Amino acid sequence: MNRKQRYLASAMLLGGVAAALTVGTRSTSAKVGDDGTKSEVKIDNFSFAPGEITVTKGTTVNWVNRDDIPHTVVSDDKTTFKSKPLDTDDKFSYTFSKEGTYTYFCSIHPKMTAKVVVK
Ligand SMILES: [Cu+2]
Repeated sequence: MNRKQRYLASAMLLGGVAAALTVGTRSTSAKVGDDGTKSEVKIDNFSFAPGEITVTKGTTVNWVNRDDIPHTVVSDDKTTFKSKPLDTDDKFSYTFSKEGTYTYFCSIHPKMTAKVVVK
């Protein structure tokens, strides 16, 4: 390759990296769903973070397990929502269509509790 070809090749490579970064940013910052809102709760170090969130009716809450051991997301009544055991980086989501306070816990580690307030 001559100098000009090498320059073009590296410019194309950089363009590809920039495009990949743009796509990545777009997908991770997608907070707004069809109904207007999405919210994320992380599970890490044996706790839900944030431990309490307030969302509007119709919001889909996504839980993602960032811990290296399995956890579950189970509503206190054990029927409103109940995830399977989530491995590392597994996700669970639930759309809250009614107002109220939803306390939940991890059925594997029942001391892990948190809540979602829907207004
Ligand atoms: Cu757990």
